[in-house]
Amino acid sequence: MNKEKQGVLSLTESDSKGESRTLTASPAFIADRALDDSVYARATRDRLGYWEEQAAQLHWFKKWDRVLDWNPPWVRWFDGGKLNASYNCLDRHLEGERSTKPAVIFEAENGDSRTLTYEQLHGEVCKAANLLKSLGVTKGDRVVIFMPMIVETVISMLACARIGAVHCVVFGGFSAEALRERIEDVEAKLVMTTDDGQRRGKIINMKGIAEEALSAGCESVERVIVVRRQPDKEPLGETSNQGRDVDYHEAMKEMSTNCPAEVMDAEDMLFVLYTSGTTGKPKGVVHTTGGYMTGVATTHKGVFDLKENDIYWCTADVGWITGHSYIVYGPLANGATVLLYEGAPDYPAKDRYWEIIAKHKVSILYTAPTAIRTFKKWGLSYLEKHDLSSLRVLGTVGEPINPEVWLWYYKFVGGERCPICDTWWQTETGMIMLSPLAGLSEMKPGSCSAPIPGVKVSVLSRSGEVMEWGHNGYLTVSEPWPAMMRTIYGNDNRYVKSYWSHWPGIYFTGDGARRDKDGFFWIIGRVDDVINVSGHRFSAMEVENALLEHPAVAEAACVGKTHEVKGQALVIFVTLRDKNAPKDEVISDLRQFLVGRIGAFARPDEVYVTNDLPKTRSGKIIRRLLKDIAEGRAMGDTTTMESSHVLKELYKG
Ligand code: 7RM
Repeated sequence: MNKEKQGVLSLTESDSKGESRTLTASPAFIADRALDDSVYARATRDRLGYWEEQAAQLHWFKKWDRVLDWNPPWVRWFDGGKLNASYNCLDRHLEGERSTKPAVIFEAENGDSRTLTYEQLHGEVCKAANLLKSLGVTKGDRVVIFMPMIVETVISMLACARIGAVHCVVFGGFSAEALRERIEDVEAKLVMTTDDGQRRGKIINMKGIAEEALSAGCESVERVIVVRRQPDKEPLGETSNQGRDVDYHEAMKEMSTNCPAEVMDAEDMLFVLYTSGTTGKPKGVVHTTGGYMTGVATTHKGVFDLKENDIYWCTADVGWITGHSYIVYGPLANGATVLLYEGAPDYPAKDRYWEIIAKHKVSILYTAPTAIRTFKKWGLSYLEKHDLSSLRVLGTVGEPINPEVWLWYYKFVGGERCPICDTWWQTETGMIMLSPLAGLSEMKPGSCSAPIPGVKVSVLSRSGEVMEWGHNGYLTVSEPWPAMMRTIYGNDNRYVKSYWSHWPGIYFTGDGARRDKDGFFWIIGRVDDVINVSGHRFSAMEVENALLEHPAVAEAACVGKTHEVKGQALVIFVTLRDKNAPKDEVISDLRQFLVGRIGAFARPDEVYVTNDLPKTRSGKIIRRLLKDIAEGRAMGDTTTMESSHVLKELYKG
């Protein structure tokens, strides 16, 4: 048996279909592009010098003493340097024309929009920073932000950064339980939330979810700031906790628009963002200031070929890393105009995205394969109603994009004139790592191309040899990069074990990949027990642990199944404590239970109830076999299995 096929990591050999198709940008695009090919040579010749040049584009209160201090896996970038992320996103744009340039254009689901110039955004951020200070938040304190896609979320993040507080944004779709776990792990002093979130015309009571989380523990939390969605109408009710809750709008009236930015060390923590790993407990990924800001500003500009007049729209939620790096910090550091949309792609109708692009003349669109697959399924009539000619560059992120879907995006959204940047990266990498640079590199539909300048990745075998082209291996990063995570919050050991214990001094991404003969990279997907549903990361164990808390469940297993639109869908297998329990009822109860325990996006597509689960002789559930069942494949090797009969009697709901 091939070594690569053992254990949790199972990889299949390449088929080279479709790997030879290449496309280039139009001569007009190329002529207008800011960078040329020499950027790759420049970065290769002197990688650290290249990153120093990039860092120098930011504003530093004091220049760094040393570019890199690398003591694997511990790293310091731009050590001795002093800067502030919020200053870089705001203050330095205030001189000259950028001060009146739109920084954020907010588009609500109902079509209302609101624009804040850099000057206005600066004023709001200063006020919010003063508000945080007035409530006792100081440098190093953690603030959890549980808010939807509204301007105040961006303001809150930048306000934290301004005073050196560490923000921890929790995606608005999480349940009270998931929120509590994160508040407690990060030991937040203050929580920011809103009374309502809006989705498909419905109001989601976020304050209620926050309240539920807070009442279940969260001892560290002293104050709660509540942003009201209709500040003119509903004052913070009598029901709110008077000593603890603060009405954002009322309090902001008293605050000054002057708040000097705290001088931060390059290695001071900027934020913590939770992501799923292979165990049940989410990981608090720690990002610091100097390297992160350098990485996201450089890649946002370089990958998308950002121009001064671009209207840039990234459809990710601010609660995920894509929102942090490519809605907030990268674009604002570059003085870009960012569109922020709170709402669904099909509300009020399925042409909502195209309507927004035409309305605001969006020129760069950065979205996810799952969205593109959905649009493709809905059909062309929705696109054809709108003028998409403002689009110049397209991006995708979150999961592999199939070549057909790539070509559809290229042809029908981009009108065959827009380069597509298939950007591979992670919460942990902080910044884009592999992608074509728009218009510079050749593109192959379905491939994320190659590492960006200044980044070194390799595809390795289990024993650490570089794989030959065409052969699958493990995607690794072989040199430190500026925006890399620094540790897992409060858990250095887990950081070392998860990412640095496979090959000495080399970062393991958890993804499988191969290089083709032209040097293009093809991502196969996760090789661990991380499941990717519509670009949302789950750990199989996280879902299983949640299920085990349900009184009816004896054992549980969770796998991902290939899904036409979502990339993967959740499939769960359970055995029940009471074998005679009414299965249909239990199944619908379990679906609801997972939504309450994790969030609406964790609703499983399929639930199987069985009398037994396949296990190894040592009693470990064999997810690989369950995956075969979920995928409808013939069963794999069952020789290590204790009870092969179990798979024949599955009850599916
Ligand atoms: C940015 C983000 C990271 C995981 C990663 C991959 C998968 C992301 C691509 C991709 C193929 C891509 N952060 N992934 N981008 N796979 N092509 N362009 O998504 O931390 O939430 O997820 O997502 O498996 O390891 S994340």
